[in-house]
Amino acid sequence: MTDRSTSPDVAATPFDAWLTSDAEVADLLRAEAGRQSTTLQLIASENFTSTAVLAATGSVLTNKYSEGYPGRRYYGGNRIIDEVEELARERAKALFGAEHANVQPHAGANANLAAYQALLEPGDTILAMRLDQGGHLTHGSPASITSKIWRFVAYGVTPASDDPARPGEVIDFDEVADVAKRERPKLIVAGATAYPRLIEPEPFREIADSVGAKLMFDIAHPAGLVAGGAHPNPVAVADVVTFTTHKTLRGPRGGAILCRAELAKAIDSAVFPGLQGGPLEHVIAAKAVAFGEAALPSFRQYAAAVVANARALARGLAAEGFRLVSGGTDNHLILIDLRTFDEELTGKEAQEVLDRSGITLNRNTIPDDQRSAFVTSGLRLGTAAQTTAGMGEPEMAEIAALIGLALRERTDEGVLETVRHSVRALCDRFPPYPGLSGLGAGPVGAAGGRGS
Ligand code: DSN
Repeated sequence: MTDRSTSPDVAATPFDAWLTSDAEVADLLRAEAGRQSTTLQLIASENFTSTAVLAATGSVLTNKYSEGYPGRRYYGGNRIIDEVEELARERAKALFGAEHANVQPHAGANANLAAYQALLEPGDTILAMRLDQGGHLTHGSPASITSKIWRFVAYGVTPASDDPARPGEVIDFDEVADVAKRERPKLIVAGATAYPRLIEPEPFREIADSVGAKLMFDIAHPAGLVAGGAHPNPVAVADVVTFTTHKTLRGPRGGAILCRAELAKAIDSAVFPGLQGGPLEHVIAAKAVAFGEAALPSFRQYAAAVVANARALARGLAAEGFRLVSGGTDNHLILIDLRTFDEELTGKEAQEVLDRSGITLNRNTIPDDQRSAFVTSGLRLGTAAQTTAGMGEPEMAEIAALIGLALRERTDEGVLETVRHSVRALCDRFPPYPGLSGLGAGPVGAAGGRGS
């Protein structure tokens, strides 16, 4: 049974009253809304969408079958759906300056699978970042279907360094070039899920060109930073760009693909009918909303605030004695190496202690981790969600101090309870959905917030 004792009276959707027909589900949704608004959401791949995104996701568009693409559907009744999907495609193209957009992938993994399918034959070689160095499951992990269809070779990061002028644990472009020359991949994949630094697309392009490979850039994590002008846009440099819409981009859960016009047909066929059936048009409508929001000037402020907050959080964590992978961050995420803080403390235990303290984040492997992916020696944190809720640099300093205190005194339940109270007080000042809260609405606090 879910513990709802700490759940405030928070609505879970803009249509909350309509949930009364199913009290069990309604209770669970409200309990989750309560959890999200009373604890800190620091998972680097999560965010708080706008209520407009929530409303579109919960709309009647979920009723419609629309296999195919605008103007070429396999079902009737798609006149309005065509307009919805066309709007999403046009907004995605305008936002990123792309010639073509496919907004149907149900997730980032599907977007990557479709891109591989469009560009490659089974058995072809792909050069991508290893999962334990910061890559993604679909970048060739043995556990992923991708490694059963294509042959992956990998690059990683440079060794850790104590020299602040030349921080290690950054993408090893010498290795990228060497492996590319030796293995002659058909495709090079740039992009990561646990890499705290900015990734320039040009060095990847040069290496890809030197071996006649195509270049795919997976911007699942920094898509919102790219849209908001805080990170370089790889669209003009890469052959294909894949991304998710729910991380820094702050839209509904889902994926999307951008490419040049000459690849449009191959990409579209790879998504449908190659990989998926009917598109989720309610989610596509919500993607359109998110693309529209990300095109607003306030989103540029948001993207800059996410990075500024991550840097402030990194400074605070370093002051607490944590070693940060690569020495800091250029984006929305931070990777902590716990070993120097406390050799005995695993990522798994730290995640559980912080969960009990109201601080939600995930354990993560660090480069060359000696522990398994289930246990790990690291923690990954991100600032996208709490920046949306309006938190700024002073709150990041407070969060870093709370994390340090909870992990140092992790066997003292009294201290963890104190941390939990401080977290609750902090969250009460920055409700993610003030308009939906029964505890009293208020404007989103800082310039970095959603502002709506
Ligand atoms: N699971 C996502 C993340 O947390 O980064 C990547 O797919």
